[in-house]
Amino acid sequence: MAWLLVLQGCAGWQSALDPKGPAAGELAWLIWFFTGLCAVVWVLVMVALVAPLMMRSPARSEPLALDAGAEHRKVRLVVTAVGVTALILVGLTLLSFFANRTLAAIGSDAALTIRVTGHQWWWEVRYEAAQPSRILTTANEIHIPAGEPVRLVLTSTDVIHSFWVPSIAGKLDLIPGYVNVLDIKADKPGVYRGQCAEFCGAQHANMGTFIIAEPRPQFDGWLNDQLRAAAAPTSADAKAGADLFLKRACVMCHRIGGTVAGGTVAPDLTHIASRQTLAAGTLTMSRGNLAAWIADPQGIKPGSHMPVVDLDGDELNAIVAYLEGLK
Ligand code: HEC
Ligand SMILES: [Cu+2]
Repeated sequence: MAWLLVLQGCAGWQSALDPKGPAAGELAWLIWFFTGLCAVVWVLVMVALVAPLMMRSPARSEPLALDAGAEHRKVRLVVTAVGVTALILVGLTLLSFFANRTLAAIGSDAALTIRVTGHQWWWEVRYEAAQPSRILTTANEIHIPAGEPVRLVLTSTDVIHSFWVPSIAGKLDLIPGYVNVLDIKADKPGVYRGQCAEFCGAQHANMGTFIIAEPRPQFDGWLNDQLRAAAAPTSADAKAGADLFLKRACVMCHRIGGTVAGGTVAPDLTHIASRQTLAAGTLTMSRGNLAAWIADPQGIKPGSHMPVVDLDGDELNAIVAYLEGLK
C-alpha cells in the first residue's frame, strides 16, 4: 500500500495511512478499500447522470408515446442498480465486521497489561504485574516490546478522553468509571506519536502520548531501570533541590519513588529525566524546558492542573538540578 502514499504528509510517526502494526494495518486496508470502491461507484453514477444528457434522442412523430421495449430496459437497469447497491452495502458491513474480529484477536494472548488512565491533560501509565513490587507507574510514554501483543486497559479520572496512536491502532475512549480494552502490537521498534482524540477541555490539544516499541531485551532493561527507586542526588545543588522538592507543594501532587513524595494526582517523577518530553508532549526534555515548565506551567499550558509554585532563581536551579538527575 506504500505506493498509495502519494502525499508524504500521509507517512510518518502519526498517520492512520502509514500503519506500523496489525490493528492499524487492518484499518488502513479498510480505509483504502472503502475509498476505492466508493470512488468507482461515484464515477459510475456520474457517467449515468451525464451520458443521457449528452445523448440525442431520435426525432419521433409522437414525442409523448411510450416505447414499451425501452421502458422495460430502463426498469431492469434501475432494479439491477438497486440490487448492486444493496450487495455493496451488505459487503462493506461484513468487511467491517470481520475487521473488528481481527482487531479483537490481536491481544488474546497478551503477556503484558498496561493500564492507561486519562487525566486533564496527561496520561498515567501503569504496568500491571502479579508481584506488587513489579508494578510500575509512569506517564505519557508507553514503552512496549516490539512484535508482541500488549493489552491496554483504558479508563479516566475526570472527563472522557480518547486514546489514539494512529500508526498502531484505532481510537478508543477512556471513560470515567468504565474500562475499555484496546489490544495493540507494533511490528517493528520505533516511536509512534498519538494524542487525545476527544475534546476534553482547555489543553486537549496538548495531550500527546508516545508508544515506544523496543526489542524485548531493551524493553526488559527499561522496565527494570524504571522499577528502581529514584537516583539519590549527588551534587550540592541537586541535594538542595531534593530538600526543596519535599518542602514545597510539589510533594502534594507528585510521587518520587524512594522518597516521601507520594502524590498521585500528577505524573510520577521518579525517572522523569529518562522521558523524551514534558507535560504530555508539549516540550522536549531538556534542562531549559524543565526550568521553564516549573517556573511557569500556566504560561506554557494555560489551565493545566499544575500551579505556579513560588521559587526564587536559586531554588528553581536546585530543583531542576535534582530532577535532571532522575534518569
Ligand atoms: C497541585 C498539584 C501540583 C503541584 C503542587 C505541582 N505539580 Fe507538577 N504537575 C502537576 C500536573 C497535574 C502535571 C501535568 C500537567 C500536564 O501535563 O498537563 C505536572 C507536571 C509536572 C512535570 C512534568 C511531568 C511530565 O511527566 O511531563 C514536572 C517536571 C513537574 N510537574 C514538576 C513539579 C515541581 C518541581 C513542583 C514543585 C515546585 C510541582 N510540579 C508542583 C501538578 C502539580
Ligand atoms: Cu483528553
